[in-house]
Amino acid sequence: MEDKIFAMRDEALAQVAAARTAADLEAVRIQYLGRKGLLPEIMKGLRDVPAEQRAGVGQAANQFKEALSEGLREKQETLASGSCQAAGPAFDPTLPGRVIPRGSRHPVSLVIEEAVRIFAKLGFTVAEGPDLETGYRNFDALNTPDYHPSLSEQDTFWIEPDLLLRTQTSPVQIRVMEQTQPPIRIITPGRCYRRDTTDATHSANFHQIEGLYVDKSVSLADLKGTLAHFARQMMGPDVHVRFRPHFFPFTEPSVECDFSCHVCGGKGCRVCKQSGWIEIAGAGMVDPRVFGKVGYDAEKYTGYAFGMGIERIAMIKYGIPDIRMLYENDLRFLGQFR
Ligand code: 2NL
Repeated sequence: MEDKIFAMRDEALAQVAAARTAADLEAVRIQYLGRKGLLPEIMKGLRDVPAEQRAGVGQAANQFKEALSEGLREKQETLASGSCQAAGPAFDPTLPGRVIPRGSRHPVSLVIEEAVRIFAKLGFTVAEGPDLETGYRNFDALNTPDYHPSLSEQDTFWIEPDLLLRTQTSPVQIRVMEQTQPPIRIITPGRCYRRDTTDATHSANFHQIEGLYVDKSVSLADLKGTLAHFARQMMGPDVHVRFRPHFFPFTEPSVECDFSCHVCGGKGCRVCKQSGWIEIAGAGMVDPRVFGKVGYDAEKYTGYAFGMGIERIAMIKYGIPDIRMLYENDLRFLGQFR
């Protein structure tokens, strides 16, 4: 009799283990523990068991009941916790996961962040200023005379008689010099505005990074070394750099700085218009007249300054053929930069 009860218990526990849903489990419970189930049956039959066997059989039946109740409770928890095996077809672990769309950084931001990183290692800090500037800080303080063509309504967005959208980020550097004595080592990334007609390489709204280093005995050699270092860090170790004489009202002497074309490696291609070189930056030694405007002693200090277009760098670094692609906000394009 007791052996039969234990066999029944093992069978019941096997059914519990095989149950895949709460309904399966409930069927097992009813079959054994329900009002007309097998266990109540055994209990009822207990009075017909010979007296000397009754205690043993009763114990076996109780043990069966406890083991089954415990088994049912455990299995119920497993099913409720959603274990994938137990939940059966409700969850298919072989299905591909849902793609969570991730944003990406804009190439202009990538170039700014990289430039900030490179110059930070050389001791430069970032300075920022407003997009709306006075004519004084954007032009006069930079030794750019009133008759200079860049002031004309064709080239500058004038907002009020003495308020304009900055055409370069140099006015930020003027602000810093007005408030700080040398030594100064800053870069100024930011938005600039010019009344250019948009084409593949021009945008009325673009970004610039300017740099300014003022101290005792800063030289043109320092400028060249710094820009060459920047070029290698930004474009890779194989880039070549050259400097050509130029003119800017705010630097003397002035240079333009070209990087060898990264697309053809300097052999000549469409991107560099067969020259092998791409113009990246304008630069020079800060004109003593600019120092005079901000109250620096031009006898005591020298400095270099440079300015470069960020879109231009992004285009050659990533092989972007048209500047307008940077502003169309086409996610198929923007998503390629990480
Ligand atoms: C260019 C030329 C340049 C500067 C910017 C500068 C700023 C101060 C004083 C003197 Cl406060 N110079 N900035 C100097 C040379 C060139 O930018 O072609 N940019 C795209």
